[in-house]
Formats: sequence, C-alpha cells, structure tokens
Amino acid sequence: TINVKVNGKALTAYPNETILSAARRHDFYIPTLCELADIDHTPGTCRVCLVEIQMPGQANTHMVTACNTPVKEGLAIETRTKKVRDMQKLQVELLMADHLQDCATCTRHGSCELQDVAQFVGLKENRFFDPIRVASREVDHSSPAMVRDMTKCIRCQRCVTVCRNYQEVDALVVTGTGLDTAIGLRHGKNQKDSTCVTCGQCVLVCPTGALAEKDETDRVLDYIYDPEVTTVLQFAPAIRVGFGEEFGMPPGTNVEGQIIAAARKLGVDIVLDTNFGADVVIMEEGTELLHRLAERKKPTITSCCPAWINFAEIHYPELLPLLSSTRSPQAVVGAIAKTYLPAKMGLDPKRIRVISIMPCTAKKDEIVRPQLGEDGTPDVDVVLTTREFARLLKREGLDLNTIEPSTFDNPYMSEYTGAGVIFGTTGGVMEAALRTVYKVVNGKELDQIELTQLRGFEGVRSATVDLGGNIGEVKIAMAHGLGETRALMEAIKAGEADFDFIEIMACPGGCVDGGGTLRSKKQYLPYALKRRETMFGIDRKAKVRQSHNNEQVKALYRDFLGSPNSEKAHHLLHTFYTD
Ligand code: HC1
Ligand code: SF4
Repeated sequence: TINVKVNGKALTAYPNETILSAARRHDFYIPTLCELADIDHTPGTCRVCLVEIQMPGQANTHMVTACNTPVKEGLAIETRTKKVRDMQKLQVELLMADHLQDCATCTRHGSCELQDVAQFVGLKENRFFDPIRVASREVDHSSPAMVRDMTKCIRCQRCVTVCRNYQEVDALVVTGTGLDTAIGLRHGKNQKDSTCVTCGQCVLVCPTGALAEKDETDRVLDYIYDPEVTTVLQFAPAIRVGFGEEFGMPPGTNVEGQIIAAARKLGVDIVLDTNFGADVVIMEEGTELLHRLAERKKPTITSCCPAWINFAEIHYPELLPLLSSTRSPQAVVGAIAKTYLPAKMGLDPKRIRVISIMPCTAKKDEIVRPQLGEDGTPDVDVVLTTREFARLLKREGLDLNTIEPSTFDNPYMSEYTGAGVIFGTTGGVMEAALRTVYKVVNGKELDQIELTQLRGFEGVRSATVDLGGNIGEVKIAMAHGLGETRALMEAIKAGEADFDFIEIMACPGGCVDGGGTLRSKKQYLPYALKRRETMFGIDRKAKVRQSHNNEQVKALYRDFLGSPNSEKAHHLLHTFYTD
C-alpha cells in the first residue's frame, strides 16, 4: 500500500489507485459529474473533482482532477481548501454556462446530479450563461421512447461508454470539438432512424436530464380524468420489487399492495397484473416451442423484451425467423383487455384505455408497433416507466409510505402464478416455460420446481434439461445485456451455438434493472440482486407456481381463446417482426 494524507489525515491507498477512489474508500466526498466507477469511466471531462495536492518535499501545491490522477507515496491531498472550493464552484458555473437553466421543467428536477453538485459547491450566480449557444443545441424527440436533449448535456460521455462497451450497440458518438462537443448518433439523423434499440441503459447513467424517457404522465391524467373513458392499468413483474425505492424503502421491498391501492387512489378503474399476461405467454410460447422442437426448428428465441426485438430487427435481421411469434406479456394484457375483458364485464371496448407501468423505456416503443393493435387503435395506449409512475404519484400528492396495501379484485385478469412473477429477472422466462412444457410433455408436474441451475447471474448461461417423453434433452441458454446477446448471436450465425431454446433480456439483470427503473446516482445497477431475491421469494410463497395452473388463464382459454395457438390466440396474441 501507499501512504497519503487527505485533509491532514493519514490514509493508505492502493498502488495505481486514483485520488478519487482512495478518498472515496475513506469516506471523503469529492464531487464529480463524469466519472462512474461501475462502468470504469474516468474521462476527466467535467473537471469538477479538482483537488489541491502537494508532493513530498515540495513547497508549492497544484490543482489536479482527482478522478484520473494516481496516488503517490507521501502525497498530501486537500479537498476543501478555499482554493479548491472556489475552483470547483467556478467549474460548475462554467458547466451551467452551456446548460438550459429551466430546472422546473426538467424530468430530472429534484434528482439531478448537476443540481446536487451545484448545491454542494454553493453556486450562487450564473455569470456566463449563454442562452444563444444553448438554444442552438439539438433536442431530439423522434423516438417514441426517449428524448435526447443536448441543451442539458454536460458531455460526461457515460452514455457513450455504456452503449458502446456494455450494451455493444454503439449507437452514440461524441461529435464536434471544444465548445461544440455534443453527443450524437453514429448512424441516422435522429434517435428513431439510428441503430439505438431504446434499451434506456444510457438514461440510467446520465447525470442530468439530457437523456430521459419521454414523459407521458399528462396523458395518463387525461385518461383518468376523462369521464367517458374506462382506465385499465397493468404493472410489470419487476415494478413491485423496484418501486418502493423511490419512496425511500429498502431496495427490493415488495410494494405490490401499495401499487394497487395507489392506482385506485389515482382514479384508475380496473387494476390488472402484467404477470397474468406472462402466464398466458407461457401457454402460447410453450406450445409454439413444442411445435418447433417437433419440426426440428431451432433455436427458438424468446420475444418478450422489446429492446431485444429492436436489436434483432436492426442488428440481426437474418435471425428474425428464430424469434418466437408470441407477443410480450404487456401486449397480451393489452389485447385481452380490449376484447375478452369488456365482453366479460359488459364494457364498451372503444372506451377502454390501457395504461402500463413498466421498468422499461423500450415498452413505449413496443406499443406503437402497428401489428400490436386493431384497425389503427393500439392495444396499450400509454406506457409509464417506473420513474414516471413515481412522478405521477408525487404530482397527485400520494406517498407510497402512507398508503394501505390492497389486493387485486378483477376476477378475469389479475391472478398470477410464481412462474409469471419471475419473468422479471434474467432466466425467469426460461424457468417459467420449462415448468409448463414439462407438464405438457409428461402429463405430470416437475418434481423439483425451482430450476436453480438456471439462476446464475453470468452474462450467458447454458444448461441441458431433460424434458422426458418424446422430447428428451433440450439445450437452453439465457443471455442478459446486449453485449452478451451480441456474442451469442454471433456464435449462432457461425454455427457454434447449438441450442433449442434461448431467453434474451436486453438489460443487464433483466427487467429488474430495466432502462425505466429508478436511477441510482453514482452507481450502475446496484439493486439487481435484491430485487431479484424478492421475486424468487414471491414465487416460493405463491400458492400456484405454474402458468398452466392459473385458474383465470384456464378460464380465458375455456371461455374465449379455445386452446393455446388457436386461430383466435394467433390473431390476438402473436405478432411478426420486420427488418
Ligand atoms: Fe419485463 Fe415482461 S418481464 S419484459 O422483463 O416479459 O418491462 O418486469 O413486464 O411484457 O411480464 C419489462 C418486467 C415485463 C413483458 C412480463
Ligand atoms: Fe444505446 Fe440503449 Fe441508449 Fe439506445 S437506449 S443509445 S441502444 S444505451
């Protein structure tokens, strides 16, 4: 180890460690807006982490950026001298010179890292603000999922790193130099035309409101307060385990009951569960898988993750025939909520508006696919991300902490099984599918229902599972994160991957860490494992744990769809993909 002093206190640091890292380990706060250790990102561009250092034996001090200056034996580091405080403040003021000043209208208001740092340095004036320069910056509203607003960008480049090195989509690129530096798209004139798949992982690391979901909270209020409209709300498997955090609850708290109650307090008429749709998906996708196995078509790849679908369409169009045609659970709930539900409840389908709460930005993209609607009317009308739903509740004066939990009461589309809930974490769709496929093949349930051998967290996992009967052993794989997905797709193209069934989730960790989830300032995906543990716990305690045993799903087939993969099921619950 190396001996240094921070603010006069002797500490040990690791060789090659940066000043920022050593200070942080010893609980000395140094502000930064560009560095993000979790993605190995230290570009030194924001220059807010200035500190004053003195080499041993030297009288003079000088200023360095802590994020990219290594420690040295005997180094004395000062983080709070007047000189440091003044220079940090000046640096933040310079960033503000080229930053839209309208915080009150920003999606990040109240949870912005630039606001935090401005408070930390005690910013009181804004002498260099250049409204003409800011007005010349690009604002890109082309994507149905997200907004790229260069009037708020501080050019930290975290988004570029996540997209290039972790998701390996490489849609973003630094453009221009000096004062004209900005973040642009590598291909295409705007986000919609580009190779971006709207996974939203870049949004999770953006320190400001430069990258954000497209805010649609007002549309939801329009529906709720329209007396002519019946509002139906569904929420995704992962929402219940990640939503409490926005209200200060520990990561992974299960707030399903509070969400149901909050939705009713908002004025929503019918609260449904996307988990019900996940159980239906298993019936459809499992049947489809068995047909494809019988026809020796392989692999079959899951199709519930919309950023993965975008990725396949844009980056691997030649592999589209391998994708399951089954729609995602959100799309399934939308289609059934506008057909079966109104028939059962005596409602006018034309007056129903379906609102989804999803941990995902790409789900906003999914619902505008023309093939996921009927005669130009979308099955799902609006998607709010986890973040927007939190904002909506706060706008309406609702605090999740003081809401009495409730339970579902819809007798047609709210029951779910343990299989449905684990969809929200990597490997869950596979595990849910195998529980049902095994029963179909063997006529009896799996003895060991938790397929714990599938529950690792490595980027790509594979296993061989004996399904018995006329199917026998099947080779399966699960990938999460698009970097890992790309590697797997390349292996398939090269004929080096021999699998029967593959689950893909575009976000690392699966939906529990979706691009629409709450942003943790300063860390990338810190809560995945806690959220996932809670999901497995819900499954473990569920009375019914296989999709085919869901009584409401059975009724749906008995009263409406006929059998899985029937003509009606095909019409309502399957889709196609285009390159
Ligand atoms: Fe997901 Fe899915 S699990 S895609 O990860 O198949 O978003 O949670 O809702 O549709 O069910 C997301 C989560 C979600 C769908 C389901
Ligand atoms: Fe890249 Fe995903 Fe961001 Fe698009 S949404 S720019 S693919 S990280």
